Amino acid sequence: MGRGTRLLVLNPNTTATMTRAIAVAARAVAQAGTTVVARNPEAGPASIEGPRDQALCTPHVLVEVARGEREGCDATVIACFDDPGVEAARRIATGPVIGIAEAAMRTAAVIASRFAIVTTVAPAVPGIEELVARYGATRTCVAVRAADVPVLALERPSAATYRRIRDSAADALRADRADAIILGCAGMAGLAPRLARELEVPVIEGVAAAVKLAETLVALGLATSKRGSYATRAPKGTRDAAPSRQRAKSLRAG
Ligand code: 5HY
Repeated sequence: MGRGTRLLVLNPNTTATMTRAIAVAARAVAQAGTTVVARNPEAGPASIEGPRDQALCTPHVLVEVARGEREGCDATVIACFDDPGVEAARRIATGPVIGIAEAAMRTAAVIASRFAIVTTVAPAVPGIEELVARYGATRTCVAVRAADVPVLALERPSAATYRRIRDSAADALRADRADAIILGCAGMAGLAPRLARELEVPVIEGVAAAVKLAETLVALGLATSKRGSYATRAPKGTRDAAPSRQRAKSLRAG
C-alpha cells in the first residue's frame, strides 16, 4: 500500500485549544491511512470575527501553506469559515487547497435545495455572504444567521451557547424554510451530531466535509491547475524581503 494522504489542517487563528478541537473533528472522519497535520500560525488574531481579522491572518496562512507543502502535505484544509487566504494559497500551492466554507456549501447543495448557515457573530455575516456569492450558492443558501456567540465561547460551550446555536438553526428551518443547516464556524464542529439529532435535519460541518473532499481529490490524483488564475510562475523575478537590518540601512542610504 502506498504512503497514505498527508493533510495539513490549518486553523488560521492562533488559539491552540481550538486547533486541537479541529484536529479531533478532522481525525474523526479521516481514513485510516490519512495523516492529519493540525496547526495554527504563531502570530495573528486569536479568533477571526470579520474582515479585519481575516486580513490580519492571511499572510500567516500563506506562510503555513508553503511550509506544509515543503513538508510533503498532499492537500491543505483551511479550517476557518471565512475561507481566509484560500484564493491566494491556490496561487502558491500545488496540492488542492480547500476552505471549510466552500466544502460545506458544495456538500450541502448535493443534499438540500435550501440550506442555511448558522455562524457566530454579526460581523462575520457579510464575509460569509460574499463566499455564498463566490461559490454560486445564492439560490441554495437561503440565510446566513449569527447566533451571537463569540468564536472563543465555543471552546467550552455552555448550555446557553448551545441553545443560541440550536435556536438560530431552528429559526432558519422555520422562518427561512431551510432543509439543512451548515455550521458556520470551525469551533462548532463538536456540536454537529447533537444538533442533527435534535433538529432532525442534515447538519453539515465544514472541517469534516473539507477533509473528505481533500482525500477524494488526492485519491483522484487531482491538484490545483497551474494555468490561468492559479498559475505559480510569476511573470517576473520575485525577491524575498531583505532582512530588516539591511532594509533599514538601505532606506537610510536613500
Ligand atoms: C472560524 N472564525 O471558523 C471563524 C468563524 C467566524 O476564528 N474560526 C474563526 O466567526 O467567522
